[in-house]
Amino acid sequence: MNTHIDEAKRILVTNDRGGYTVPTDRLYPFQWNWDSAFVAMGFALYDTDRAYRELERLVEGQWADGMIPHIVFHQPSDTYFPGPSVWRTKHTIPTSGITQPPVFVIALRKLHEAAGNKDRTLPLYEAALKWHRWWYSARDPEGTGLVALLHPWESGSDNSPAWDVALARVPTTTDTPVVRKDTGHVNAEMRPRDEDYRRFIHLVDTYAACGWDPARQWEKAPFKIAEIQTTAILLKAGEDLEYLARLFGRTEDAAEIATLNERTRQAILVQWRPALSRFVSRDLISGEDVEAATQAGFIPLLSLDLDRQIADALVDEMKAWSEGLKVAFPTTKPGIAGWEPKRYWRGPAWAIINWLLIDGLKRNGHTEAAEELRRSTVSAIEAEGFAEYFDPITGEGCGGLGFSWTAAAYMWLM
Ligand code: 9WN
Repeated sequence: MNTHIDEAKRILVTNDRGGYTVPTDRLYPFQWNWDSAFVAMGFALYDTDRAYRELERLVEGQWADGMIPHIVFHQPSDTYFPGPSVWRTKHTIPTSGITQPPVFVIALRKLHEAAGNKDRTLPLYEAALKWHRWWYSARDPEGTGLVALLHPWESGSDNSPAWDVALARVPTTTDTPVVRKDTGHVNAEMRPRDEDYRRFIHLVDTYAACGWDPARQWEKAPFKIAEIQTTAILLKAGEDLEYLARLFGRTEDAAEIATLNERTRQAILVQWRPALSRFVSRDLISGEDVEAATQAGFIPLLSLDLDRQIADALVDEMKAWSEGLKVAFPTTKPGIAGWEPKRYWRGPAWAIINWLLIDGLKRNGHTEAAEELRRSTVSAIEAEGFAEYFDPITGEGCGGLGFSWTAAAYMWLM
């Protein structure tokens, strides 16, 4: 019997707040979008009813225009900043005004395959379809095939070095006082800096002043990145959405999604940079490539059947980054300026990123590399517990503890 699995399940019970799961107590006291999708995949392994509830509760926060917000504030809590009064959105259940990577349909397909409950899958499929249409209309109005983020929080990799250049252009002035709560829960050295927070809140103020209207935000955005990780996740989700559309006999939907998927597939391939052995994002304000060496450049493995040469180059590069580390995969290339092995998305290894990479490596025939990364992730968790993330040099578990998506990832990877 694996006691770690029991512990993982206990964490999900502890973090249950009534059909939805908080990422961890106090530090993140609400429902987060992509966290819930990973958690739903964990539940799908042993409690499909609860997995459906997780996704159903997230969809309660969906906006009329199709966006599924990055946070749904089901109940009040004063242990997190910024709360609903900062976001000033108009949805009946308070929500944030931005989104997060669309892992949702990836989870929905897996759940449907496990449970086969068409009555429950169908409404979630409809919600997902609306959200995918929103991504393409609101975040790729010019039809390039790559979707853009207007806030670093939308990437889920908040303070990644990938944003350093673009974020430096965002003013540090805010209308809203910045009253951080996160540094009261975890060591400030492991978190984004105060300056980052001022810029994050400047962006929130700017978009709130646009009344959260997608077209006005697009026009006013001082931060606009056509982002490779989110786009790659959107494509994998798009494949799964197309699969469900066909399964349910929705041929028109299937054709529409297939066209979007194909455009995105081609657009991602254009972002391949052989000299870097990675894919890159594009800064839509400067028109330049985002060359910072982060995990995002490898995520297209998840959604493309790459030419052997490209897949091999990615894997060689991943091996070079991982050499000598206790825990792979680092979210920033070790040793470069900007690399900080304990500071959130500036170096640490995250179980959910590894999960995406492992699936991508398998898809592209690199089963050995996938197995190595799986073992690295599992041993880090078994040694240190279900931490939010891990210092890749020392293996130390960092950030919040009893973390839901780490628990889900462990179950999935076992
Ligand atoms: C802002 C909940 C979330 C994750 C993100 C992670 C962190 C929030 C924060 O926590 O972001 O969304 O306040 O730091 O970066 O990926 O979804 O676990």
